[in-house]
Parts: sequence; structure tokens; C-alpha cells
Amino acid sequence: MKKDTQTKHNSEFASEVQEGLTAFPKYLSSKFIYDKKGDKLFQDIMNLPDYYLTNCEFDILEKHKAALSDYFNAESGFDLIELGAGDGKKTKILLKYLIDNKIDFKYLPIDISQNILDNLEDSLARELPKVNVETLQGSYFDVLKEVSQYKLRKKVIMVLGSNIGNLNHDSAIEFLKNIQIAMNPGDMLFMGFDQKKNPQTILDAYNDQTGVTEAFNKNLLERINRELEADFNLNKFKHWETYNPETGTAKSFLISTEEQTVAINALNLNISFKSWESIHTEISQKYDDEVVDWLADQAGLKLIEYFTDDQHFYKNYIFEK
Ligand code: AVJ
Repeated sequence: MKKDTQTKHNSEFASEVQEGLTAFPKYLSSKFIYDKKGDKLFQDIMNLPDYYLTNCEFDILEKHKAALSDYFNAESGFDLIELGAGDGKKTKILLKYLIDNKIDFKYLPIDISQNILDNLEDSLARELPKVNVETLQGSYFDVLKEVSQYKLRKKVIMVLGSNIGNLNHDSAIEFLKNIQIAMNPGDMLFMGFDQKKNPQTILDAYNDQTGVTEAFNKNLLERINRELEADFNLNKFKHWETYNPETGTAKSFLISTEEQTVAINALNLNISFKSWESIHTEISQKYDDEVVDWLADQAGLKLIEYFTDDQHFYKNYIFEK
């Protein structure tokens, strides 16, 4: 990461931590979970049997890769732009199919983490050397603005993993609108949305017995300890998950198990917690077709097709402008 970006992130982190922990009720943004350790913990989550999202999307891509290739393919080829590329495990199913079928495309993964992009580039060079790949480091919005100047041929923008689920509906519409603005007529958006289902299945996915999700959630506190010289005792906080079947919102919390005061030295701040006081850390929104259709409509996009798994746990939708 460039030095100026690093500094910007640190001051953004500092001011958002200050704002969230002095608010009532307290909150922190899940986007700050993803440092090097957070990235690793999320990869571990994706390998948990209870975290069904990854396997569902894997199965959907495997089962529908030919149909997707037909949707994406264009006369003069296309640019496949992936927002939040991760380790590319799911994307490689599609990439391999496109290569094997001699489809003309270029792959442009975008991620905030240069580390993730470097690993992805290395693994592609080994596993799928024929893929024409150009990585783009930056926040989605900044890089999308750049990408919107790619008017030469069809763009397919891809967002896997139900990453949109971290946003409340207003922010999700804003996010979709930004993508829509970067699209030209004929371009496509291909996006994964985790679906409403048995609440127990959802709670189990965000509350694994091995403690990986708990460590992932607590990585927020660890980052504050390290980067803002704080003294959170991680053992005095408990990971808690709720799911509201009416709104489809899963929420993660960290709950203080006792009355305590935490010093955040870099902010010159003491934060006191009552026993059982919560910090809201993440939402993982679950959807149905009506809600997805409404979000798309609000953002100026048309829903044209979806693909799902056998249990209908998860759907990948195609949108056009
Ligand atoms: C990366 C946002 C899709 O909400 O399911 C996994 C993050 N949090 N377990 C999700 C996450 C806890 C994940 N997303």
C-alpha cells in the first residue's frame, strides 16, 4: 500500500473508532476487520462447514458456468471486473471454463489489499497461466471510476460472496448506483446475494463452535489495541449473533462481560462499558427476490436472471443497466 493511502486509512480508522465507541449504542464498522490477520480469518471462515455461503456459490458457478459464459461473452470480447477478489477460489471455476472454451476476455480483479492481489496473481500464473489478468488496487469506488472509462468493449462487473450484505439497504442502493454509473448499456453486473432461510442455519453460519468467527469479530479490538495503543482485554468480550427473520438482518456484536474501562491512548480516550453492554460490529443482510428487485430498481438497474443452488440458500443475479 502506498504511504499516503496508509495514512489516510489510519486517520479514517481513528476517527471512526472514536465516533463509534463514544456513540450510544456503541458500534464499529466491519470494514476494519480486514487487515492481514482479518483476511486470513475470513479465509478460515470460508472453509467452515457451517459457513454455507461459499459452498453454495461454488456449486452455482460450477453448475451454471456454461450459461454464465453465454451471458457474458461478446463479439469483441469482454472485461471481467471483480470487486473484492479475495483468494479467487470461486472465480477460478469461471476463469477456467472461459479459457478452456477459448472465450476472449480480460480479468481485472479489484481489491483494497495489495497482498491479496499479489497472491491471486501468483496463483493464477501457476494454475491458469493463459488468463490475461490486470490487478487494480484501491477502494471499489475509486477504481470503478477509473474503470468506467473502459468504453471499448463490454464490461461484466462481478461481486461474489454476498459482500453487499455488510451494507444496510440505503448504502447498498448507493453502492449499486455507483456500479450502475460505471456501466454502459449492454454491460452486466453479476452479483451474489445470500437468501432468507431457516434462522438456525444462518445463526450457525455466524456462530461456529470452533471460535473462528469470534476471533474474526474480535480482530477489530485487536487492531484498535495495536494501531491505536489501546488495552482491550479480548477475554472480557463475548461474540454474539442475532438474526431477525422479519428484516432478514443478521447482526454481530461484541458484548462486555463485566463493567470495565478501556484506554485508547492514541485517541486520548477512556471508554467505559457497563456489564453486558454491546458493541454492534457487523450486519450480514439476507435477501429475497422482491428485495433484490427493489434494490436494483432504486439503483437504476434491471434484474434479468438468477442462478441458485439445490436448497435455494443463495442466489447469483445478473443485472443490466
Ligand atoms: C464477507 C460480508 C460476505 O457477512 O457473510 C463472515 C463476512 N462475517 N462471517 C458475511 C463474515 C462473519 C461475510 N461477508
